[in-house]
Amino acid sequence: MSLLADAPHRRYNALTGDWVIVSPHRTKRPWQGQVERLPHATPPSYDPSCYLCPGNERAGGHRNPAYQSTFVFDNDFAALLPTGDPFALNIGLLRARSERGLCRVLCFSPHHGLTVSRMSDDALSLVVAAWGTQFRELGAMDFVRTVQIFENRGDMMGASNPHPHCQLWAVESIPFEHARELETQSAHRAKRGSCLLCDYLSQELHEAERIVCENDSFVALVPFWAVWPFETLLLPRRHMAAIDELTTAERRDLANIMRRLTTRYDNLFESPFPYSMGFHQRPTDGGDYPHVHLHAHYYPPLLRSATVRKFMVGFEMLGGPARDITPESAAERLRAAGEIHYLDQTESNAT
Ligand code: H2U
Ligand code: ZN
Repeated sequence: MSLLADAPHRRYNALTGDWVIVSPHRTKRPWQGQVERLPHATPPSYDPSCYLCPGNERAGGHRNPAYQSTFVFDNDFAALLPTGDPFALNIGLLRARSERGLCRVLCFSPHHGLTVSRMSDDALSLVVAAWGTQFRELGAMDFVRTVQIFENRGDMMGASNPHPHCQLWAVESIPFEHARELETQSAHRAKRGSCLLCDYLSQELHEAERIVCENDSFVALVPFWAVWPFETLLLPRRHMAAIDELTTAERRDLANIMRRLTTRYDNLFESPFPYSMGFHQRPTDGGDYPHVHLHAHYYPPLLRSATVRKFMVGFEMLGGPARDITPESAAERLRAAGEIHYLDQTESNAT
């Protein structure tokens, strides 16, 4: 595939139906634009002013319990509400629909200064188990069709607080990004009789060029169609539609691969690596979704260093996405980044 390493081209995203322009020859251009501020030093393990730390007060006077592992609560500033009468407005081309929802926040750990990359597999397994419980509980609510679990990490991605946490939005509709992926997965199954992501994973494992790391149950890879410079896709080897289907061993393997992948991210520029990540899984509207394959997307904004991010502007806003470094070279750099966290490296194993 040397053509893809040198010549400008576009690639098809089999999961969304989009195309992305790839310009491998363009990475040599100089950079004189914005330089992002470096993140703060590692935060303390307890911050008396943090609204997520155990025992502290949140907005509206709620007090967090002295939790020991994970802690979930209803978002005090929820974007959507579970109550309200349904309505629909159609005024010519202007259409609107009511949207109910329930938003929660899940703290991963009582330790304020930790990140996924610095948590133990045991502790992260509890986070994965909580995701399964939350998916089931929120999905069982009669109006909820989609449960979106996502983590914003780092100031650059708009995280409001360094305390390790994620958000859960249970919503009445099937959001656009989900809908497109449901459609491609359904069409693939109708045409080929197999699962799109099972087929994709076996092709990637065969080619091995874009694999970052793997364990018994999961594979992390830079997708052929990645848009963000170091975007990755996390796939279970076994076909399953949702996170509550994981066995105990698979929950631990998910914890393990998330820790290892985020360690590689942190090691890349020897700084806490910002990203938005989240899971795509089956809708919870009671329908049959044999074509849906659980997966997580990681979308990190960084391009060249801890301070130079990729901007989705110009052609990308008005035309479509584009990237410079190839997904293959991004995978190679993530493989080379290693799995001993840079903060744990002593001089002898840092070389
Ligand atoms: P983010 O860091 O991804 O923004 O998530 C933190 C969430 O915590 C955010 O959605 C909520 C915010 O609404 N929050 C509370 O629910 N209570 C608070 O006291 C402060 C922040
Ligand atoms: Zn905290």
